[in-house]
Amino acid sequence: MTDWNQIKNDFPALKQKVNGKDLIYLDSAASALKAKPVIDALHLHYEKETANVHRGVHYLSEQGTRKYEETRKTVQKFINAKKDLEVIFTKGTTDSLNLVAFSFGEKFISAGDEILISTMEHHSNIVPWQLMASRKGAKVIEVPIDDNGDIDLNAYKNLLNDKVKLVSFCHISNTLGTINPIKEMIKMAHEVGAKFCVDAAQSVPHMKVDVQDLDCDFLAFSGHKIYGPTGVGILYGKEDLLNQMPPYQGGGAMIEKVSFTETTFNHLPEKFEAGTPAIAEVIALKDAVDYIQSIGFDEIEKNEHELLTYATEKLLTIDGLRIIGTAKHKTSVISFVIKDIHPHDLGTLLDQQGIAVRTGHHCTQPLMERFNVNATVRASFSIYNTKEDVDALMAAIIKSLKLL
Ligand code: 7TS
Repeated sequence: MTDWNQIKNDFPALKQKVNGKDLIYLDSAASALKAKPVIDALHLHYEKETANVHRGVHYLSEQGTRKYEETRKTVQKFINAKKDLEVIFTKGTTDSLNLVAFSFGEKFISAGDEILISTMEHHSNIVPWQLMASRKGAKVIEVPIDDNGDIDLNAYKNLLNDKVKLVSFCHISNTLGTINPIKEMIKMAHEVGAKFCVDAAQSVPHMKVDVQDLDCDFLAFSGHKIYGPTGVGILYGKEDLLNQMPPYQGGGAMIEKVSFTETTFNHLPEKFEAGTPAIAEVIALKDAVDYIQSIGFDEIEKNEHELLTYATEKLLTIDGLRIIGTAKHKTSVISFVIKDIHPHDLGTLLDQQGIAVRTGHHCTQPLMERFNVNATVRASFSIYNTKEDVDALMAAIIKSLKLL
């Protein structure tokens, strides 16, 4: 049994006061706090172990390269990729999705082709496809969702046809918390010959993600949402597909030989890792993955589910509160509005009481339009949150409502 109060001790940020109050951090869907082993690994690298990777023969460079590649192997096991070369280090989910949009687009998309995405996508899983579609004369088509925030699977089925070359969906919506049935959706896409890209930015922190079980073609996530560093993310891709795709960026590490008559490219994974990478951050990402695995997803899911149920029940007792996102399968994210109170006003008052929530459109403007709101307040719960945090949120909302 995990002692969840004890977990708080692993996050130094929680030991501070904000606006004179103990910090209660309910914004992990935007960026999770950093676990102590991650901070220590970053510190060690910058203090003693700085060197570039894949190029030196000296001690520090070789040590750095070894550690950098150890993270790749750790991530490979974490997501159950067949080979470590299918794990590409990027800057984050956005960068990973842009890589696929550019590189897959260059090779496999032609005029008239279709790309399916849903209403609930983060802008990072909309705009790269729009850019690619306008370059290629292809079409981005929206798969609708219902009033609870579930994908309309019938509409999805009807939209799938042999012109669809790629489907890109979030595994979990950052605004609604909906957990999409992506395994089933991937199977359906493959039946018409389309490839499937999973935006796993919000699922990897909360549940076991197994790329072979899902049979996805690509999967993207960020280090900073799994208690790890910013500036590093992962793109998983099936080896055969990545091998067929052209490089995304040119520069050091991704080349085999450069001349003015012909330049040739490195093999996977370096082909997609141009330039000096975020070395310290990649190395410390291993500590983040090890940390999560030391708790285990069975425990994480159980705790977060309890928090979600508890918080949902409590919040619904507030007069005029409307939860946006009421899917049956949800993770611990609650977006809400209260009557005509502006979410920013409520967010500011909560902040004054030491409670960090996100307010705004959460980079999901089409979704805001679908639910006919401009913005919501979003509380996202994580491994370091407890029922006492929910109680504090409730008390702070009630106090704020009296002021508004
Ligand atoms: N996809 C989803 C589903 C996300 O939630 C986010 C970030 C991204 C992509 C982009 O990730 P990045 O690491 O490249 O920025 N989501 C949020 C959020 O909900 N609030 O701030 C960032």
